[in-house]
Amino acid sequence: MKRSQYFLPTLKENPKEAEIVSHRYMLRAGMIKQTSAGIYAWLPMGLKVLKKIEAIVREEQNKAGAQEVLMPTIQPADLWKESGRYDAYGKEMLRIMDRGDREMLFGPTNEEMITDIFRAHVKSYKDLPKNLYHIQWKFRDEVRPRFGVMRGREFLMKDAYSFDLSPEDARISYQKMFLSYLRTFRRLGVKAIPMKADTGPIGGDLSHEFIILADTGESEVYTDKKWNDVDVTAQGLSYDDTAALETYFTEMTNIYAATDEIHDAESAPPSNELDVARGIEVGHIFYFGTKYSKAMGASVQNKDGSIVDVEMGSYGIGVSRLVGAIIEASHDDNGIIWPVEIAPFDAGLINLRSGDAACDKACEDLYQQLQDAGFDVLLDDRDARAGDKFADMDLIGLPYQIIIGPKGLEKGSAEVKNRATGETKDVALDQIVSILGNK
Ligand code: 5CA
Repeated sequence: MKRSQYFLPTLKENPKEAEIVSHRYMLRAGMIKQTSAGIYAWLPMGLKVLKKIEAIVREEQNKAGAQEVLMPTIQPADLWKESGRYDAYGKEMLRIMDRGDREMLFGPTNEEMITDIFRAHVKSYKDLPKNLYHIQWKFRDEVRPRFGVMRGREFLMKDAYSFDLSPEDARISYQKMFLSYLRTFRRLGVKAIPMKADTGPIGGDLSHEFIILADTGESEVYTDKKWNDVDVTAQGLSYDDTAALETYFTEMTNIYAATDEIHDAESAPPSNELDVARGIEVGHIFYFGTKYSKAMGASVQNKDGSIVDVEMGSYGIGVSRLVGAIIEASHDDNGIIWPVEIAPFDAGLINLRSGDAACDKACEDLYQQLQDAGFDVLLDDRDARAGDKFADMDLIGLPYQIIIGPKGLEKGSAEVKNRATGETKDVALDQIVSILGNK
């Protein structure tokens, strides 16, 4: 992509309304535009990051055996009256009347709708277990939407729903999601720690929040120092090996991690083995048994002919919140530092002297070469000051910057800067592709 043609409206000044760094940088890097309180349009570069996060979440859900569906954003109120949550949900729910005066709503979550889909089609124990998920926009009329996409009113969530015959099977479904979440967050380049949680309005008795550590996090968290070393992704562990899964789950949940509300100084490790930090919730999983299946009549016939209500769990990831949360966890004073897997481009190419025939040609050639090698590159070919190009490139946080100017070209080289470490080196033009690694 050439910067001269790209819709990337970067800002030099800090927008007044942005209280935290991710919100500031997302606005300044031209990733989002607010359209109403807590509601955002995603501009090309923001959308690219959102889609990359979504793709990793999807891949890891599929690996764990969940199947993708897509439910609508607009739901009939009747389903929520069946579960009893229509009144319970209160003002957070956006209620809509259609032209026939039917009560509708913009879904804040999908337990009711998925239970309705399930009960229409699944009647036998033979069809279990099932785990269905979708990645869809939600609406919650939060009292105080703030911090940009971190607490929006409209936000993108991945929500999965598991159906099992027995509590023991449901526990296995829960453990699969638990492992897949830790693998997902690792691939996204961040460290999320699972913490025992309250179930709130979703209901149920087994629940974990997944929390990324960042200074601006909303909640205080207490974590055993062991979290710094343990291999949370359990490389090599197969989702089919349920015995190993149970061992892994027990091991992980025995390492202390708690939010302020749950923290209990007596069961926590001594202070020299404990980290106190702040965190952002990026995922939340629940096992709630038959809460919805009983209320809505989602039952199956068991082997012995008896009818049993199915055991359910639900599993959420805040996909749009993750964009902000990852920036909170990975930035410096000059801008964002994207983890490689979700960076909007692999590298930025800066032409220090646009209009100079040799610089223009060297940039065009390298731009072509990098693309041929499979790299997605942003070429800053604008007729702008070098200082502005550097500042913009640091702000948008691509993993590598390749700087081409007249001095380097005399030696046949360019300067390559690693955004995360700040390290720079002169690299011969024909070596640049290999420096960036394999695609
Ligand atoms: N039905 C369950 C699980 S599918 C559920 O709704 N869980 S939740 O309420 O915890 O939301 C799941 C995730 O969505 C949260 O962990 C958080 O990362 C994200 N989320 C929740 N509310 C918002 C919001 N207002 N803005 C952005 N992300 C949000």
